[in-house]
Amino acid sequence: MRTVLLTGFEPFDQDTINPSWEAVRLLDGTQLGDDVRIIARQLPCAFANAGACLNELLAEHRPQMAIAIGLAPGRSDLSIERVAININDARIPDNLGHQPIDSPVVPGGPAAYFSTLPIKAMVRALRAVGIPASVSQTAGTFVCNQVFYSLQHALADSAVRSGFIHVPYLPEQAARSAPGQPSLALEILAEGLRIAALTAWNTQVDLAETGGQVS
Ligand code: PCA
Repeated sequence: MRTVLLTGFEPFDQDTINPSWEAVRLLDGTQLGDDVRIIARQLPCAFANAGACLNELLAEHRPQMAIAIGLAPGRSDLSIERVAININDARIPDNLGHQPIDSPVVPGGPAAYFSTLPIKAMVRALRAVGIPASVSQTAGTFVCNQVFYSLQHALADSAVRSGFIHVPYLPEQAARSAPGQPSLALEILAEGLRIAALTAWNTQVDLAETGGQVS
């Protein structure tokens, strides 16, 4: 049995839930295909230990594919991230109270890593089943980007493909603490992440269609 590792984050910035974890936990243990199974695990939202925790999960489960998922407050769709950058610049403190400014994720590492997932095919597959999705050109400079960069760095010399997806708030979060912000229901997030992972698993060569932005 082969393994696809999905990670979600613990809540951060005063929130009590994180939709990334709520969605991936629903997929834990489910089959993605005949001989491939999803393992879903939670990562801490802290610069000091998220990368180490991720590396432990990679060593323990030895997945054939890995996708990290996080919440992006204010985004309206499943954002399939294109690129991770080698910088930490925190606008808010993480869950351990740390707020690094302009430190590298990996000292001496490359400026950036691209996702090795077929991001255009994933967007197309999601839109085809009525789930809003787009290519995102930035995963930010907080813990999500740090985990995304760490993931791509850890797997850079392997055949294991990996990437990152940001998800919006859940409706109850928008209703209670972020009025006016976009949101998607939990079932849509979970089904969207399942379809994104399945499409990535089944697609070796990405589509050549635009996912770009003018600015
Ligand atoms: N979102 C934050 C960190 C954890 C999460 O779910 C981010 O986008 O960096």
